[in-house]
This record gives sequence, structure tokens and C-alpha cells, in this order.
Amino acid sequence: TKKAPLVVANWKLNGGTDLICTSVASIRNQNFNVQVGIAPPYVYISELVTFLRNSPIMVGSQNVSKFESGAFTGETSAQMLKEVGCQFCLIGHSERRQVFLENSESCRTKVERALAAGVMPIICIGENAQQYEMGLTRDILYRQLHHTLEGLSLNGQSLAVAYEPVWAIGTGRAASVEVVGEVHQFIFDELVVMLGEDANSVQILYGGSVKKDNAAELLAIDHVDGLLVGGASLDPEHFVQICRVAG
Ligand code: G2H
Repeated sequence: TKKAPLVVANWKLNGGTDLICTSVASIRNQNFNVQVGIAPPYVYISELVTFLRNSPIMVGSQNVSKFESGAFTGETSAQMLKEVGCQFCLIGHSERRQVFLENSESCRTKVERALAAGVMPIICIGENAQQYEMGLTRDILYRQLHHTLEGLSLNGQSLAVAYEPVWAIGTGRAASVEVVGEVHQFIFDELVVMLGEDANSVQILYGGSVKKDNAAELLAIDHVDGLLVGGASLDPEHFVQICRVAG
């Protein structure tokens, strides 16, 4: 059985104490029919967790190390994220794949680390503009999904997948209802092949230029179980409206 829709704010390399005091203050006491999550930059996680004590809003990270501990300068482990109160972490966001050259193999290790630490992985997948134009969407997603999830056993733990077509990220142009519908059905079918029964508990989010004007129509699509919101999550008023529309 599916849970309430999940709406996650990805602040990327933005935000800070000011945004916590404005954006988060404006939503922490509201009742939404959706589960809300916020992923600030690492250094604000603890502050946000403290700010949200007694609130149902979840705090997460935008990345996690594939290593457990040791001489890996600049890294943050899944166990550390768990200790400071992270409930989820994004893994394999297209910006990580493109700018920091992450591949599905390292994403797989990160997923395993997150699950072992009890932090819910949100695995981001998506094709770029050229691949989309060439009709390669399914091939790309198939590879990203299978490399990351094949043979994994969830043992009752939560996992989410976010479909973020790279050509729709930060462009103001979200994917159409038709495209999202087809792709999410495809992702769900592949999850069933890989995870069997467990596929039903995996939430499939859409991300890429989500805003208050398209949130409702996106969430109405079959197998769209939530939204990943970047730019629009930085505007407190706007993000509240997305959560309200969604709920
Ligand atoms: C996709 C999304 C959030 P935006 O990266 O992960 O960003 O909503 O700005 O397109």
C-alpha cells in the first residue's frame, strides 16, 4: 500500500539560516495531507532538524558518501546522516552525475550504505535532452534502474525513485502529462521485475520544473507518488502552495 504523496524540497547549493527561518517557519506548523521533506546543504541539516523538532516534516541530505569511514576528505557517511537526524538522502541527482561524474555503480553502493544506516534513499534517474530527442529514454532509465537496484532486498525498508528528465530541470518546462505517465508506468513495471512485491511500497516521484501551477496535474498521474522540487522550493509562499495543492 502506498503512503501519502511525498513532496521533497531540494535546496541544492542555496538557502541557509535565513531560508530556514522563513520557508520552514511558514510550513512547520501547517497540516498538509502530504509528507513533506527538505534537503538543505549538509551544514544546515542539524539546524533544520532542531528547528523541526515535533514537526512531521522530514529532513534529508542531497548526497551521501559511498564510503563508511576513513581517509576520505570532504565526505559524509550515511551513518553520520542518521546520527544527526536525516531520514532520507538523495542519491544520483543528475547534477551529481553530470558535474561530479557519479555513475550508477557508485549510486548502488550509496543506496546500500543508506539502507544499512536506516536512511531512506531517493534515487534520481533521468535522460538528458539529446537522449530524449533520440528516443533513448527507456534505455537510459532501464540501465540506471537496473545498475542501481537489481538484486536488492528491501526487508521492509523505504525507498523512493525520482524521475527527473534532465531537459526539464530548472528550465521552467516540466515534462508533459503524457510523457510522465508513460515513463512512471515504465519505471513501476521495472521495479516489479526487480523487486517483486516490494515495488508496491516504492514511491516514484517526479522532478523537473515543478511549480504550484503544475503540481496538481502531475500528482494526478498514475504512479506519480510525489514531487521533487528545486527552484520553487526556495520561495516560501510558493512551496507552501505546492504542498497545499498536493494535499
Ligand atoms: C530537479 C529539480 C529538483 P527544479 O533538479 O531536484 O529542480 O525544480 O529547479 O527543476
